[in-house]
Formats: sequence, structure tokens, C-alpha cells
Amino acid sequence: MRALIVGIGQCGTKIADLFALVDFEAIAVNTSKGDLEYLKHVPSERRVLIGEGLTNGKGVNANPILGREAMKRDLPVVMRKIGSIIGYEDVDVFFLTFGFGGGTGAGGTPVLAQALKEEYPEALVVAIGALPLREEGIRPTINAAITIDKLSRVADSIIAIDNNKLKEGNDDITRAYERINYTVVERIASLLALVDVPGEQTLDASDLKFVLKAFGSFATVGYAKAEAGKVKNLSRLIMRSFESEGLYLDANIESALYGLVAIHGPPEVLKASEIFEALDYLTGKIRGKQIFRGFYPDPREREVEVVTLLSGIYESSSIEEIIITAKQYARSFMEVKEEAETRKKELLSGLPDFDDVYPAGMEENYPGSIEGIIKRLRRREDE
Ligand SMILES: Nc1nc2c(ncn2[C@@H]2O[C@H](COP(=O)(O)OP(=O)(O)OP(=O)(O)O)[C@@H](O)[C@H]2O)c(=O)[nH]1
Ligand SMILES: [Mg+2]
Repeated sequence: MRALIVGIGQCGTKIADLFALVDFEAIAVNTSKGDLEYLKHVPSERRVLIGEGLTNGKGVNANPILGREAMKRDLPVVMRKIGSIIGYEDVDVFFLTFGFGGGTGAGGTPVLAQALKEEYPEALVVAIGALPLREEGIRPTINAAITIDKLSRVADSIIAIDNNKLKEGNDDITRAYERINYTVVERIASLLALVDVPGEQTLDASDLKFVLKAFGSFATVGYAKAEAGKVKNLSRLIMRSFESEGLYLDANIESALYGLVAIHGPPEVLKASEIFEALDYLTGKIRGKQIFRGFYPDPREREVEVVTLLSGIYESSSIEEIIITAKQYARSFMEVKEEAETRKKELLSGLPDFDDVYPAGMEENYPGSIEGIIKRLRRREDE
């Protein structure tokens, strides 16, 4: 299976950079020249600066209108770059990585998603976006809500990563982001790495595409890992990958349409009865009643790793919180605006105009006034 990662904005390009580190084909697109230079693993010829005429290479300061405009203006450059990397071999999935709360990623990603859908109708477009932290305040929340709306109309799936959920302890923010990004890439990369690999019952590209083709709804990736010697019942470990602490997003998994589970570990631990116990239970639980499965016994392995993908999710408290907060803010903003306009009108009504308070005819004599200048010019013409 061929996946192409396109990172947009700072958060997105940092995630793409980690994908490049683990040998995925990745491109970085940003309005900030400095942020592009800061990357370590995406080769420099795969970094595209957009909107330079608009921002001078300095980013868009969380303004998605500018982010959108930058992407629109330089879309041909970005698409040409993508085309040159793709060459003659098809791409199965485009993963667009970005932060929902900024300007470049939030504004630019829906524009690029749309263009990719038009140019490569056979490929899937999957958005992988980080949701803003609560503490970031209102603007990132609004950016996120509107971008969710836009992407839900063009992307096949949206893998939303709730930064709130993954932020733990007292990590400073840079370290917290690094850790989140690393976790995201580790999980998605290990899932992709197991597609088309020989195993007991294997997953192929068409399974993954089937699961991710979910009408712009949400998807989440779950994960659970344990030392092989400590696994008493594999069924429990599989279930854990579907539980809250394993997922990126607070979501009701019963609202999921499809699932995909990949299990990797030493053969003596991968007991069929325990695997099927968990998978049958989970299949009954999700809406679409279908879970694709892959088992990868590996005698050299000392750990058991379960990676889960759930798609078609429409109930998520992480998402709902953002949408509701954004709507409340939009409503109160409109109210405040209306109130201010009413007050302004009340305050200023009844004021006279200049003509009401200054005697007529003065303008002629005032040398700097337009009327005065015109009259003088006319006079000169007549002479
Ligand atoms: N998970 C994760 N989230 C991030 C990271 N960096 C920023 N964010 C989140 O993404 C949002 C900011 O997006 P950025 O990518 O910094 O913004 P941008 O797209 O570059 O846009 P501008 O800076 O406005 O030009 C905020 O809501 C942050 O919480 C990161 O490295 N990892
Ligand atoms: Mg930026």
C-alpha cells in the first residue's frame, strides 16, 4: 500500500517530519519559512513555502482566511510537487496532517483535500488533525469547529487527535506536543506497516481503504501493548485498545461503523480462541458489525501489540465540546456586536453635520479646501 503524507502548517509538518523519519514519503507545506527550515527529516526539495507574497514567509498568525488564501494561490505549486513525487505509481491514501487550531493548517487543509480528491479520485484523502487544548481559548476552538465542518464534506475520514486527552502530567507544552506527535506517528505507522505484510490472517490495502472510506466522519486509532510474558488473556488486551485510555479521542465506539484490528506478537500468545472472543464481542458492539483483522505471529517478538482503527464515528464528546463552544461563542459574538451597534447608534444619533454648525460659503475662502482649489483652477483657466 502506498501512503503519501502531506503536513500543513507547523503542527502538521512536525508530524510529517516524524513520518519521514520512519521512512514514509512525506511533504511539508507551510506559510512559515522558519518552521520549514526547522524540520529535520523531510528532504528540503519536499518542503513547499506557500503564500510568500501574502505573509513574507512569516506564517499567518492563526488566521485561517490567510491560510486558505495562501493555499489557493500556491495550489499549482503544491499539486505539482505532489505529482512529481507520485510519478507513475498510484497512491492509495493521502494523509493530511495539521493542527485544527492554527491558521495555515486549518485554512489550507480543506483546500488541498478538495484538490486532491479532484485530481486523484481513486485515492482516499484522510485528514489527521490535532484538536486544540482547552487552555488555548476561543480562537483555536472556532478554527477547529469550522475546519471540521469543511473537512467533513471532502475528506473520507477525519482522524482527530484530542491534544487534551494525550497531554499528561506536568510536561511543558513543547515536550507534550513532541510526545503526542510521536505517539500518533508510532500508532499509524505500525498500522500501515502491517498492511500487505505476510501473516496468519492479513490485512491488505483494500481492507484499510474500506474502513477509512467513511463519508467524512471521524476515525480514531487505539493501541495497547504488553510484555508477552505478562499477557494472561489476550482478549483483555484487545479490549483495552478500544477503551478510553487507548484511543486518541473521547468517542462512543458503539457509534463506529467499521473496525480494523492488527495483533502482533509471539505465536504462543496469539491464541485464536482469545482473539475471537474479543473480536466477536466488539463486532457485535459497533454499528456496522464488521471488523477486519490481521494476526502477525513473530517468534522474535517479546511484546504483544494491538493496533485498532475505528471509523464512521459520529458520537464524540471531544468533538461535541468544540462544536458547542464554537457555536456559543459565535452566538455571543453576534449578540455583543449587535449590542455595540445599537449603543453606537443611540449615542451618536442627533449629532449635527458640519454644515449645520459652520456658516455656508466659508469653504471658498479656505485655501486648502477642495472646493477652494477647484474654484481657483477654474478662475485661472478662464483668464
Ligand atoms: N499534537 C500537536 N499539536 C500541535 C503541535 N503544534 C501545534 N499544535 C496545535 O495546533 C494548533 C496550532 O497550529 P499550528 O500548526 O501551530 O498553526 P499553523 O497551521 O502553522 O498556522 P499559523 O501558525 O497560524 O500560520 C494549536 O491548537 C496547537 O494546540 C504539535 O506539534 N503537536
Ligand atoms: Mg505556524
